Amino acid sequence: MTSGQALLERLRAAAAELGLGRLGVATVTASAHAEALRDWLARGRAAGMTWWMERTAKDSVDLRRRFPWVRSALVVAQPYLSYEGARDGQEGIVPYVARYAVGRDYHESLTARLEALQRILEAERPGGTHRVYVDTGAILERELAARAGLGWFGKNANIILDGGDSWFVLGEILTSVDLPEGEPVADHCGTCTACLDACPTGAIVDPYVVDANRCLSYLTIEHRGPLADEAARTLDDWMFGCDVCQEVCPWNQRTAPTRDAECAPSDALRRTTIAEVARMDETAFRERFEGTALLRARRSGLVRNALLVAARVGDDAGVDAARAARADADPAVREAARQAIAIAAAPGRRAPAETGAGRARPRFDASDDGML
Ligand code: B12
Ligand code: SF4
Ligand code: SF4
Repeated sequence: MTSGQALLERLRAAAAELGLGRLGVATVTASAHAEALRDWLARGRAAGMTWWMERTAKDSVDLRRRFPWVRSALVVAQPYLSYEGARDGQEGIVPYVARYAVGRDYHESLTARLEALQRILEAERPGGTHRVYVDTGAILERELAARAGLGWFGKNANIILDGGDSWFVLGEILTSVDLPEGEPVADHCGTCTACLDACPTGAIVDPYVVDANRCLSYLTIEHRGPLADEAARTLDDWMFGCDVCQEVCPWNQRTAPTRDAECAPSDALRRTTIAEVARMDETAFRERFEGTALLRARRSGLVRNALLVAARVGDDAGVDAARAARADADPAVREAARQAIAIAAAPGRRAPAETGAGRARPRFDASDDGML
C-alpha cells in the first residue's frame, strides 16, 4: 500500500467515526464540463444567480487558478434522508420542505465535521494547506464527486451514489496533499427518463441540464421578490426546495433513513403549520427557523411561498392569512397574497385536507392555465 493509500484509509476510518458519509478523492485538474457551464450561463439558465456564478466560473472550471497549492479534493457524500415514505404523512410543514432542509442546516453540521477531519489531516501531514468547502458556487461539487468515483451524473443533474441513491449533500476538503483518485463509476440511468417526465415545470430541459428559471428549487429558495403568475401557479405544494426529480428516481426508492440526529426533522418544522408561516413577521421567522436552511429564503420568500402553497392545498387558515397579507409591507408578500386569493377562488380548485398532516395533494388540470 502506498503512503497516500494508507493515509486515505486512515481518513476514511476517521470520517466514519465523525459521522461523515462516503469519502472519495478527486485529483484537481481543469473541469471536463467547462463548456457546459459556460453554455448554461450564456443561455441565462442560472436565472438570478447569473452574476455570482459568472463571477466564480473562471475559478470553478479550474480550481488551481484560485488555489495554486491544491492537488486533491476529499469529497464527502453526506446522507440526509430522515424519514421513510411519502411526505404526506409528516407533521407540520415538513411535507412542504425538501428533505435536505428538514434537519439542522447542513452547511453548519457538515462544515463542522469536515473541519474535524481536516484537523486529523493536518496532524498526519503537517505543513500542508487544506480548506473546507460546502456548497460554494466557486466549486463544481458534483463534478468533483463524479471524478472521485462516488457516483454518476443522473439525468436530473444530481449525483447518484454507486450502489446507492442521490439523497445526500456534498462537502469537500481541498488539500495540497496528493491522494489516490477514485475510479469513475459507470452511468446507470440507461434509457430511464422518469425525472425529465416528472419535473412539474419541465425544468430539466435536456439530460443533465436544469434551467433554474423554471426549477421550483430555485424559485422557492433563491428567487427574490414577487413570483410571476406562471411561476406562482406551478409551485404545487413546495414551500422550500423541490424533490420531485429525486422522488421518482428508481435508485431512490429503497434508501433506509439515516439515524443521524442532525438530519431529523426539527421541532420547529414539525410544530409549525403552513398558516403560521403565512402570518410570520421577521422576528417570528428568525426565531422559528434559526439553525435551519430555511433562513436562506428569507422571511419575504418563505411567507410568499407559504401563501401560495396554502391556496394550492386548500388550507383555509392560510387563505385567511392571504387576506391579511394584502397589506404587508413587502411587495413580494403582497403579490403572493393576491395570487393566493385568486388560486383559492378559482372554481373547483380547492380540495379538503385529507391527511394527518392537514394537507391534500393539489390537483392539476387544463384549467390551471391562465388562471391568475
Ligand atoms: C446553483 C445550484 C443549484 C441551482 C441550479 C441547479 C443546477 N442543476 O445547476 C438550483 C437552485 C436550481 C439548485 C437546486 C437543487 N440543488 Co443545488 N446547487 C447549486 C450549486 C451551488 C452550484 C451548481 C452548479 O454549478 N450548477 C451549474 C451546472 C452547469 O453545473 P452542475 O449542476 O454541477 O452540472 C454539471 C453537469 O450538468 C455536467 N454536465 C453537463 N453536460 C453533461 C453531459 C454529461 C453526459 C454528463 C455526465 C455531465 C454533464 O456539467 C456540469 C458542471 O460540472 C451546487 C453546489 C456546488 N458548488 O456545486 C448545489 C448542489 C448541486 N445542489 C444540490 C442539491 C441537493 C439541490 C436540490 C436537490 C435541492 C432541493 N431538493 O431543492 C435541487 C436539485 C435540482 C436539480 N435537479 O439540479 C447538491 C447536489 C447533491 C447531489 N446529490 O448531487 C449540491 C452539490 C449542493 C451540496 N453541497 O450538496 N441547485
Ligand atoms: S427540483 Fe423540482 S423543479 Fe427542479 S428540476 Fe427537479 S423536479 Fe424539476
Ligand atoms: S430518474 Fe432515471 S434518468 Fe433520472 S436520474 Fe434517476 S435513473 Fe437517471
